[in-house]
Amino acid sequence: MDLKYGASREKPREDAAMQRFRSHRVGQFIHWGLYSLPAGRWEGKDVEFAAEFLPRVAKIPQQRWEALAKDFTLADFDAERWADTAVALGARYMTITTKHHDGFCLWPSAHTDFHMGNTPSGRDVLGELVAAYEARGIDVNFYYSVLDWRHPDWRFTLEDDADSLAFARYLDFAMKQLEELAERYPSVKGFWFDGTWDESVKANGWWTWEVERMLKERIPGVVVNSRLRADDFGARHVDSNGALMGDYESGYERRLPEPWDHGVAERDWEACMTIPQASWGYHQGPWAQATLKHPWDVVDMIAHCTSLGGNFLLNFGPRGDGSMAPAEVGIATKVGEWLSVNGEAIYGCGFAEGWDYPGWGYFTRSATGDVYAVVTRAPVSGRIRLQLPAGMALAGVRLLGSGEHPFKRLADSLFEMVIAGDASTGPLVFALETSALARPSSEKEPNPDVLD
Ligand code: FHN
Repeated sequence: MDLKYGASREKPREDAAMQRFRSHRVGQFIHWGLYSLPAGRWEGKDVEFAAEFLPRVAKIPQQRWEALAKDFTLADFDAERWADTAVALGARYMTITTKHHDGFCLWPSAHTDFHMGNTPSGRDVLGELVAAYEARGIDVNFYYSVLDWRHPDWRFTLEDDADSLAFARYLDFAMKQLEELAERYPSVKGFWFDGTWDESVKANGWWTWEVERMLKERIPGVVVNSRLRADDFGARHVDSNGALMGDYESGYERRLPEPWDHGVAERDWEACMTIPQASWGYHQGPWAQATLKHPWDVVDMIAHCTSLGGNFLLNFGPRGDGSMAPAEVGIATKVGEWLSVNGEAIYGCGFAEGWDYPGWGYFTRSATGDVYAVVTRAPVSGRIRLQLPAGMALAGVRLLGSGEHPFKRLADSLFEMVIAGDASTGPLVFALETSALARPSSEKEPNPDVLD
């Protein structure tokens, strides 16, 4: 089918910027805005829903919501400390909400008055964050919500000409904001679009195509997620011919592909995940705080994504005063400690072609071909079986952070290891040295003990 606004390529991008993004594997997502102040509580009541949806769910009048801006004083905000959290996590990139659905902007935008520049500090926190993260070698990406609950020209659907005219003005406004972001922060490495699922956006696939084109022209190498895109017929992420739009698939939100779904590895993709069950912005209620993930669950997800060639973007919800939530910093630190020992099985690694999903964890493979066994679900038997691809044998095993590890052969390419995990240090990772199988057992001399 002939498409004007479909995918720009059939195969994954292989330029240096894309390879860099792909090799990162671990990213830090940040949701921070006015919703971080009430943090899921309004008029003394916890609203058990994602904190960033509070104005809609609690039906807060617009004026009252906007009045929160005067309390956004940044009393405890320090971009350097946030960037230190990313280092502690072992994140190689960070993606921050420049504007979420409520329309509030973290940079002093010339196209609206609803921005950080009009809060008491008047600071350009986005600029401070870009500088602090980049100083630590961490790439910065911008999240931008196309959906805008506040803008008078936003439309969910286009019912008549008046709607279409209004929405055309809205798209012009959003384009100008994106041009502004590209101009003010030219070192940004990627754009992460959200809020593009409404009929109004789907009817304007040309605009999503134009945004991608504009960003790529202004910022060479910039990486754009698939969620931005709709084609001529309103197909999203993947065009009407089945080709991925944008540079990587970004549909995995608070869920991961099945670990045996190896087809996923043919594309670049990223999954994003909350630390509590279901809030992206900081939620102070016990509902959210009781559901924080365990660091080893996070490690499991990182390994899961890596094993299928995807990146994992772990979300943080800093508090209204600008400080990071201590529980989230604690989780980040544990995950980062694990990565500092076991990162060679994650960074720059991906799908291990030919190795079946083992059940007790994941196989990953480095760019140079080294295969790792990441044991996130050690069996109570204390033994794991390693089924190697046919024709391959195990020649040596190294436990990361330790040393050589014993193993025994059960059959041709089937091996077994006894493992002793330790909850304090987390999932064990084994580097596997392989060789060609010398001679399959079917070709060996018969064993006299089993002859009758
Ligand atoms: O509604 C948003 C939500 O608040 C959050 O930003 C997530 C992050 O992926 N995206 C949307 C839901 O798809």
